[in-house]
Amino acid sequence: MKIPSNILTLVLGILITLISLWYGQNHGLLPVAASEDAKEIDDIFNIMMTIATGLFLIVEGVLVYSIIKFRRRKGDQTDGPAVEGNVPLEIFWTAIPTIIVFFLAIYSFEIYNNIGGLDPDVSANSKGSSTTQVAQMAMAPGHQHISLGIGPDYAKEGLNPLIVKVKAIQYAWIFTYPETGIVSGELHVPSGRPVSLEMEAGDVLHAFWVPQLRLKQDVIPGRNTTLAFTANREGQYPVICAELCGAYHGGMKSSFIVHSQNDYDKWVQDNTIASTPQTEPVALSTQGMTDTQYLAPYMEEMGITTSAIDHLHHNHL
Ligand SMILES: [Cu+2]
Repeated sequence: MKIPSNILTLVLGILITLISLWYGQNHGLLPVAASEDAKEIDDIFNIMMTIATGLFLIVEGVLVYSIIKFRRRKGDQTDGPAVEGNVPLEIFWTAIPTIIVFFLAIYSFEIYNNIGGLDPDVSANSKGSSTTQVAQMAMAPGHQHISLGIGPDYAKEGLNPLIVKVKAIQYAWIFTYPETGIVSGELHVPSGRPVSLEMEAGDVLHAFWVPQLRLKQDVIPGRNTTLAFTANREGQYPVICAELCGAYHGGMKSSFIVHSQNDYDKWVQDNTIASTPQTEPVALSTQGMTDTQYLAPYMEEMGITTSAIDHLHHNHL
């Protein structure tokens, strides 16, 4: 019995569609999502994966089928048939990719807009027209007030974002918390609270990237950039420099830690003591100082009293 080819095509089409739809949701290629916006990025990635899987199966399927079906048989010395072309077929396979590309372009533009990619943050003049921004830029190149960024302007939305100043240098990330005065080599945030990163580069181009946030933003010398997000999944994730910035670029890594509010408060408390600015100058002559004098600034930070140290000394002597 011979199955009619249009029924075969239909069955194959359904099969390819089902496999593509399944793989588009189950490719397992993305890391866990730790922010609210990540879902939108994942949605478009999954759609692209679905389309790509379908195209792959069709193109490779036809290729493999043809290699076997139309292979040269033993003793066959004839030329293949002269195929001149097929106008309807060519229109068909030009139109479909065109529609796909237009759809993806519009869809990705929409998502980029949704996550605040088209909202340059101009805090000096709220959101001015682009001409105002250019004028301001000309007046004050690299000034604090002009920054390019991704993410909502939480402050303008009346929310109280956790502001973290991010400084990228060869080859480290320095996170400063104006709210608490903490300076840290790791980025700690509470889950559920909007975060605004205000980023600057100390030397060359860097890029702040946390794959689990699905966000990446260039850090540019002389030009501030911002990145705003709300992390909603507790855990420890990598911060990666995603812009080749020098010989040790590969080592420019840190950690992004999303805490529960309680754990975050505890972290703040632990680190507020440790990073209290010292009253003593950083470089001081230690000549002629007793151990107790030398240790005084450290003791103060650590909450150790002079009598405790004296007690220690007397016990040792
Ligand atoms: Cu870097």
